[in-house]
Amino acid sequence: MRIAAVRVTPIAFRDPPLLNVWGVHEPWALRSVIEVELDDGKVGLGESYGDLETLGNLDRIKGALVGLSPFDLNGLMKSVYAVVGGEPDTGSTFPPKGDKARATAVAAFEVAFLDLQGQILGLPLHELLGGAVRDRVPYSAYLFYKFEKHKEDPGYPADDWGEVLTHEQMVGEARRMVEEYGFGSIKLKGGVFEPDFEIETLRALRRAFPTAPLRIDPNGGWSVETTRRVMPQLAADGLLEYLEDPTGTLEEMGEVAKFATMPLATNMVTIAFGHIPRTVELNAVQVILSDHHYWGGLRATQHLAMIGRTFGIGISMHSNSHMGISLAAMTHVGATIPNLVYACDTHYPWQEDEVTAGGKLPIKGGCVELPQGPGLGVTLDRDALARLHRNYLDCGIRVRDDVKEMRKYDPSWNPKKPRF
Ligand code: GKR
Ligand code: MG
Repeated sequence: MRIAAVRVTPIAFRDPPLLNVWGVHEPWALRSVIEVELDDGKVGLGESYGDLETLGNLDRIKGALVGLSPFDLNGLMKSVYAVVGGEPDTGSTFPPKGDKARATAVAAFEVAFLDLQGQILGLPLHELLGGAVRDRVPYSAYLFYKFEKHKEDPGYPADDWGEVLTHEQMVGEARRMVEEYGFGSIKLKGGVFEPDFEIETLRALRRAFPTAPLRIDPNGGWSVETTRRVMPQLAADGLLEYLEDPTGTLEEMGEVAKFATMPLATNMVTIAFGHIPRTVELNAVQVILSDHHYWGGLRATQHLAMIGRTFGIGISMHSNSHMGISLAAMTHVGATIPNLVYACDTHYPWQEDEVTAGGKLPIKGGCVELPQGPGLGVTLDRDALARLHRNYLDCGIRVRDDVKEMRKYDPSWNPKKPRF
C-alpha cells in the first residue's frame, strides 16, 4: 500500500472579532486541509496553518511523499527535512520558521499518515498511539473580550455573541459557553485591558462560577514588574489555577516564577524541545500547553508529555482557530497522555463553519468523546471543503494580521509588548 497523491487545500472560515494583545481577529481565519491518498483510494486527513509560508512548505514536500508507505514515518521525516532546511529555531510560533516550520510540516502530514494507518488496521488513532487512558478529553471555556462586529462588512451576518467589553458581558459570555458546552474550566484571554481591569473580570467570573478553575493568558503583554505588582491580587483566595504567559520571554518567565504563588503555563516561551533544558534550569514554567501542530505531531506531543513527567511539568493543550480535523487529532492524543492534568484550550466554540462530514464535533460536559471510527474517525465534507476554499480565494487574506485589523478601528494602534 503506497501513497498515490497528496493534496493541500487552503481554506478560510468565519471568525469573530476576538481581541488579544496583538489586536483583533480578522473576519476570516486561515487553515489548510491535508489529504494523503493511497493507491486503493483511502484518504488520510491532516489540518495545519493556512499562511503562505506553511502552504509553500507543504506544497514543496508533497511530491516526495508519493510512493511512501503510510507506516513509514521516518521516511516522512526524511522527506520533510530534505525540503525544509536547517535554519536554527527562531523561537517564533507564527508564522513558523526554521525548526518550527519543519515540525509544523511533519505534524501536518504525520496526522494524515496515522489516519491512514488506523484505516488500514481498522483501529482508532488513540489505539495506535498506545491506547486511551481516558474515554473523553476535557476542554476549557476560552473567553475573549470582543467587538460586536467586524469593522468592515465581511459579507456574512455578525456572530450572535455580541459585544464583550465589560465584566458583566464577560460573565454572560462565560454563562453561555458553560450552558452550551458544559465546560468546567475557564480561561480568559487577557493582555487587552489594564491588568487591574482584567483581574476584576476574573473576580466577576469567580463570583459567577465559585468552583471553576480560572486562568488568564495575557500573551506576554505584562512586564515582570507589572506581574509582580498584580501577583497578590491574582493569588488572593486562590483565584487562578495557573497564570499563562504573563511575560514574553523565557528569562522573564523565570523571573516571574521566583515570586509567583501559582503555576505558570506557556505556549509562547517553551515551544520546541530545544527550549526545555533552559526552561527546567530556570524552573520557568510548570505547565506546557502542547500543540501538535508545531511540536512535530502526535507522537512528538507524547514525547513532550513524557519529558514533562520527568521534570514534573504538567501538560495541557494550546489552540488557535481550527476545524474538526484538528479537534479530533487533539482529542486522540489527549486521551493517551496520562499527565494531561488540565482541561485543554480550544477555539472550536467560536467557529461556525466546519469541513468534516456531519458538521461540528459535539462538546458535551466540557469534553469531546473519543472518535471511534478507524483512524481519526472524521471524514471530509467535500462540498464544505470547496466552499471554504472559495472563501480563501475570495477573502484576500494570506497571512493572519491582527495588528492590521486593529488599525481599522484605531489607526494609532501600537502592538508593542509588554503593553502593561
Ligand atoms: O487567537 O487570539 C488568539 C490567541 O491569542 C491565539 O493567537 C494564541 O495563540 O490562543 C493562543 C494562546 O493561548 O496564546
Ligand atoms: Mg496562550
